Amino acid sequence: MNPRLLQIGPLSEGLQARLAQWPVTSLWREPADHLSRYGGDYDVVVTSARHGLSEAQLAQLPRVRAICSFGVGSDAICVAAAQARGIRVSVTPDVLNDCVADLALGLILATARQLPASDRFVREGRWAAGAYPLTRRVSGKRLGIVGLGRIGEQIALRATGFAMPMRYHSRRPHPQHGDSHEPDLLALARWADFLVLACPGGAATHHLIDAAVLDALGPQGVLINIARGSVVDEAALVAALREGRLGGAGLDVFEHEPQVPSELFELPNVVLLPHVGSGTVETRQAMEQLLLDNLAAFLRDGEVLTPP
Ligand code: 8YV
Repeated sequence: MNPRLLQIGPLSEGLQARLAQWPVTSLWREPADHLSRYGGDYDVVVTSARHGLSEAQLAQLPRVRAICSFGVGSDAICVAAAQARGIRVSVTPDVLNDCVADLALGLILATARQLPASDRFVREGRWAAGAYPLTRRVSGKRLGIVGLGRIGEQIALRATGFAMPMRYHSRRPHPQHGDSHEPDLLALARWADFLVLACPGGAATHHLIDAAVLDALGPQGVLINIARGSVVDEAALVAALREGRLGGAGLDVFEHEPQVPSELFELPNVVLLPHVGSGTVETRQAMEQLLLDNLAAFLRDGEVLTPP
């Protein structure tokens, strides 16, 4: 099979070079009516967690049999509609667990100890005028995890190194974690010192973290988001931080990326990152390889290796 590939949005140069072994059309370079005119020409869609694929786009792709995505999140992809048509969907799980979990711990430390703000304090020459204000301890503090999937498990593992008691909120208990399951999200937020979001994005978790949860986490609590911006009511988060009702936030994802609420910029107890959870050389190479492995498996066997 010599498939015609439709690439939804830009990917790394390395991955695009390896995809070029097949005929690939870059949708973002085509006129707006391209799919309505030529959508029937394509066999496989290549996309990413960021670029996704909408139901409207899929409806214009009658011949597509596989969607191969770069990234583990599938909330921007119309997975149910695709699978209802027997279309195979692949994502790139597991290979990014370590780097995303590492970043979650990095955000916990950076936010509690105000590392970016204290770095700026030194660079701006303000140390001569006095010591940096005291910040908050991490070791031994209580860790709440929302979503104990493959990434959440790695976050929990890393937290044992900081002697952090852990409880989690997820759709169902995980027997290997004994009685650490908290079915009540508000109760978890009241208990936790750090509440780390590691759940999928999408309709089921949209604004799961609302003003009530943020108030339960409280003025000594810290929210860490390495999941999806959509999981948090961002306006409520900004209000809670600016009014001192939340102790801090470490954010790698936002509701309307790359827009980030500028009201957060001057807050020393807030750390803002540009969605870099999987953004290491090693992990992105592994993700690229896994996408290509999925594509090759589909072309060989008609099945993908790592569905969502
Ligand atoms: C993506 C991510 O890889 O994997 C995900 O779901 O959010 C990131 O790691 C990145 O956004 C590229 O789409």
